[in-house]
Amino acid sequence: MSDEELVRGGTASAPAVEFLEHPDLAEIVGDLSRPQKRLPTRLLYDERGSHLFERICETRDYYVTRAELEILSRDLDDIAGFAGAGAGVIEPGAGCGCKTRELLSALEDPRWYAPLDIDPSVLWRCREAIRQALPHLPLVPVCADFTQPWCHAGLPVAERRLLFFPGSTVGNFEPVQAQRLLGRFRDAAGPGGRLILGVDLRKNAATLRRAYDDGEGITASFNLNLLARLNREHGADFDTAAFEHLAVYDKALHRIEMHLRSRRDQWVRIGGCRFHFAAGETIHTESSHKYLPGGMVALAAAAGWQAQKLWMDPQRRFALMGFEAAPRKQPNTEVKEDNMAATKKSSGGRRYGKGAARTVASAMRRRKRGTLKSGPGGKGGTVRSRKQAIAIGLSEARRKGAKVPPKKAGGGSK
Ligand code: AVI
Repeated sequence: MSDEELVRGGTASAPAVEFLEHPDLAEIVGDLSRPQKRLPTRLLYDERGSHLFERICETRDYYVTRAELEILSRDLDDIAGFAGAGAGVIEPGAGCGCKTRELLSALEDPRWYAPLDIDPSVLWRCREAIRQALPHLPLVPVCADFTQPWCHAGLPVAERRLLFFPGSTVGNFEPVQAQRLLGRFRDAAGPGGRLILGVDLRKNAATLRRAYDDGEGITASFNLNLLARLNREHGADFDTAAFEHLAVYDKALHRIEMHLRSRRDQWVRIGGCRFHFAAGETIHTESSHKYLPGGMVALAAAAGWQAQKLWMDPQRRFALMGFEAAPRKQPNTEVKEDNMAATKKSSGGRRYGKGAARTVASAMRRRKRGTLKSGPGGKGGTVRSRKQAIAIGLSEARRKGAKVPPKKAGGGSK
């Protein structure tokens, strides 16, 4: 058997193309083929995985849920006030919706509740629980992967939409992906929309390692269940006893990672492929990024959300943050439009030639960067005022022979 056949298992009994038939399987095979093997985090949440995750939330070592519930019960009125009256509530990755029940009961005249979850069993339980607690609230459960852009399509209208994303699930995405996801939430929320976001804050590595490798071993079972799931659903032959759970804190990336470490040298077959595991080699299954509040404010701002509120537990382990949808801007035209507006405003609405507008825009950019200097030949101090930057831009334009109205009598630059 050639090396290629050995790795891909391309024999008559296990055709190498088998994995193409299921999109998850194609992704799994791709992920296991990387130098650092990994598996899709979302696959942790089948019925058993969701159940184990609920048990993690009850362990002594996993502080996240308790800290968040503390905030929710202490600041509930303020949080509900921020959400506003008449909201349609969307909860991506709702799980059993336990935290949301309290929030929904505190909201003024909520219009509907749309829990989104990838696991139909947990979505069903969520629906039943909300129905019992709030029998008059219209429910719109959506069984979907909430990272997909289409998952909010078809949700009913409301005076305003509220995205509720607690539990620090945002931390399970790489920062770039998290920004993209929050951008999608911004699209789903629409103008005037609000977001209440759970964010786990940075803290010492020992606390984090304990939280992600709890003394009762529930997190270990949760992680190992992923291999059992691949055996059940994709005919893999992982020997789950030959792997162990590992929680590693990456200081540089401010994230705790879950891995599954091979206890011995072994081969595993899945999707018509065979994968070699050296003893000690790991599969990366999840990252949980920890933020400073300011870092999340900046990340959300880049996704179109303006920070409005910050609620923290007394020990400052966890934050709930309130955001409002920022008015839409054309991407990458911010500086230019600003400067054009400034040019028009300073001239009382009079239009300059394109050349002059360009020179003023360039002066405004240099002002923002702190590289625009006043005085003859730019030998003066750094220019801070917009008015002075516009005047400098106009005089540069004049020097270049662009179409600029004459200076007003006595109108020097300030
Ligand atoms: C769902 N998510 C926010 C949890 C977390 O803390 O990153 C998942 C988890 N993994 C291990 N423990 C909890």
